[in-house]
Amino acid sequence: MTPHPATTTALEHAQQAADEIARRTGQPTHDIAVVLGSGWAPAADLLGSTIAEIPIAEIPHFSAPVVDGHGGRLRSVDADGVKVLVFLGRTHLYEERGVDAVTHGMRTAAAAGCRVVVLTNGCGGLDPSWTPGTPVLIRDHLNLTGTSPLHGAHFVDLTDLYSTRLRGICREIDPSLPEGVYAQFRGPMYETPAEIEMVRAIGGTLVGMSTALEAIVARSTGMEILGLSLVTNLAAGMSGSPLNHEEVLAAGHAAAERMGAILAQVVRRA
Ligand code: 8IG
Repeated sequence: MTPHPATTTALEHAQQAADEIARRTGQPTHDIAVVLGSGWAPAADLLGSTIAEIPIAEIPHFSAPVVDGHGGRLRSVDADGVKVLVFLGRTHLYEERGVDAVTHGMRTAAAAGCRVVVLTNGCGGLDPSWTPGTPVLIRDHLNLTGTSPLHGAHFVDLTDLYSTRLRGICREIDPSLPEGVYAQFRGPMYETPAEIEMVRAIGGTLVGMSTALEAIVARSTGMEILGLSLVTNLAAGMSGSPLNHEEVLAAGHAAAERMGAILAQVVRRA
């Protein structure tokens, strides 16, 4: 079946981006992509040695993200010979640039040669034992955005979307890592307490504004996916205090060491 024209365009844009990344980094290909979400930036420096760093807006069809603490840079890292393409920041659905902008990094990573992608995020947690700063392995997701990142009749299997193999490697590194089901909302508002009760009723344990749409496109390209959430706050209605962006950044700094150690080891063993 011929792809939808929008898919063809998105793949062409990704090839242009990958060509520019190869030119600017001097690395013809990369092995693993890592997307660092809210709170994860402090862990970036523990991955390996930086070969090149580029403002993401200088790569074709990317634009700088709008949120503070989301960086907007692309880094090529050598992790003991493993070439890692690190996205410091991402485009979110709530920026209203469309699903292709949200998932351009995934198609670009695949075009750059990556076979594995590590998607990280900061999120709310529904399990009260997950105090802010707890990393959680994503076992599965609920796409509650009301949209799809795929175009046309492009049927994609989503079983074992978040690789059992990669989760196993993470638990070897850090046996106490819990697992959760990530519910992606469109945002930018946080949930109401009633929406959190709905998520709980349908099996979700983590809530955020990223990752699921990216994972769908990553699967469509054939990449193997690891999802890592950093719980930065209890979900709405659970703590008695309102949610704010500052606690997100603080949780990231507090947990950077642990998250950095997990990332550094998993990219070497993936
Ligand atoms: I950090 O509680 C962070 N991102 N939807 N809900 C949603 N996104 C988030 C949350 C949260 N915390």
